[in-house]
Amino acid sequence: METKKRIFSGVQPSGNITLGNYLGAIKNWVELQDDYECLYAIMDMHSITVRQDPKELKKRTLDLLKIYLACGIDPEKNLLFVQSHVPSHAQLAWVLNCYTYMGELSRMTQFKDKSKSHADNINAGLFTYPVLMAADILLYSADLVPVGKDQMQHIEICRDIAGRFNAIYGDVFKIPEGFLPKAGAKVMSLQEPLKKMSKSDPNPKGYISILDDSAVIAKKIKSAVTDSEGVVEFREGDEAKAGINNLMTIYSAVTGKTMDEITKEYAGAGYGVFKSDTADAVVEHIRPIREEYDRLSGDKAYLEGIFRSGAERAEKIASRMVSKVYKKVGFLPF
Ligand code: ATP
Ligand code: LTN
Repeated sequence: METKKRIFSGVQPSGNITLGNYLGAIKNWVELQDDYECLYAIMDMHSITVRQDPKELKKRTLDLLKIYLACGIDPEKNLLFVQSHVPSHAQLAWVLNCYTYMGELSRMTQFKDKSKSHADNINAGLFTYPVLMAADILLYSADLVPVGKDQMQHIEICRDIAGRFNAIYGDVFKIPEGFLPKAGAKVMSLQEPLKKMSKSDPNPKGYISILDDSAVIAKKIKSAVTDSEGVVEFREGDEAKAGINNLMTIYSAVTGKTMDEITKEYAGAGYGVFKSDTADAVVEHIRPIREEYDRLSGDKAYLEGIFRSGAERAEKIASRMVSKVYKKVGFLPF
């Protein structure tokens, strides 16, 4: 029997999961789950690189598990777990820290952006964030890592670290590939369409949370910033069209229509109709997720069963890799 290739990915429980997180990552995970052996984790250790309220963090971690399930990730087929429940992640991250250069970490766009937005807390964890992410991926010898475009630089550094380690110690790590969705790899803010849609945006009008109710979603899309040209046409790289490009990307991702089809459909129609149809399409796409999320809300024992067994199974795979790495670097076995 042919063994399936492996996938690893995760999202941080650092805020309301946005349409960007969904279209850039989680929707793809759902589509890949039949063809790959998948591990999808909740990256709580990454989330504390920015200050979190402990009560909120605990609640959001469980909420994110519910979101994974509500989006259609099958806990029978996939291994779902919480990063901090599997000690191997921190163990491998320490070793990899010693094979990663300050210079390469200081080139990371996310570090530079977050150092600006959290200038009062530029901690060492924020700096070495990509090393922990490399450990997440390399522990499981993942072939593929489905993420949004903003994370591709972190996949590149992961490949570099793995290649460097392998060059010294032999074939220890599998070199992973990043994997982007066809539409929605970078969803932009609805209010500032030159910035990515982010769950930590202080202005909630900029993002759509996948748990926003229908009226709120429609309102946010209808008040999205566009331009005064009134032509529904996708023009890659044209900053003046960034707002409409973004809405077309969203519409395409939730309906499966191509940009050409959308342009034809709305020729001469103006933005009002297009925005209203986009709002309807997003609402209809998200409705079943919201319903399933509400249904799962009371079922604590079920959720606990999933993350407990997920952590046990993940640690079994991951601890083998940690042992192998410890041996390679020369730690005394016990
Ligand atoms: P934060 O704002 O707290 O840094 P985030 O919204 O960027 O968080 P992450 O948890 O860092 O979310 O990302 C989870 C996944 O969602 C990653 O694969 C990331 O690439 C993807 N993602 C995040 N924002 C977008 C976006 N605007 N468009 C497409 N994909 C996105
Ligand atoms: N850094 C990622 C979350 C993340 C991740 C990972 C994604 C942490 N570890 C491993 C894929 C694989 C982000 O989305 N900000």
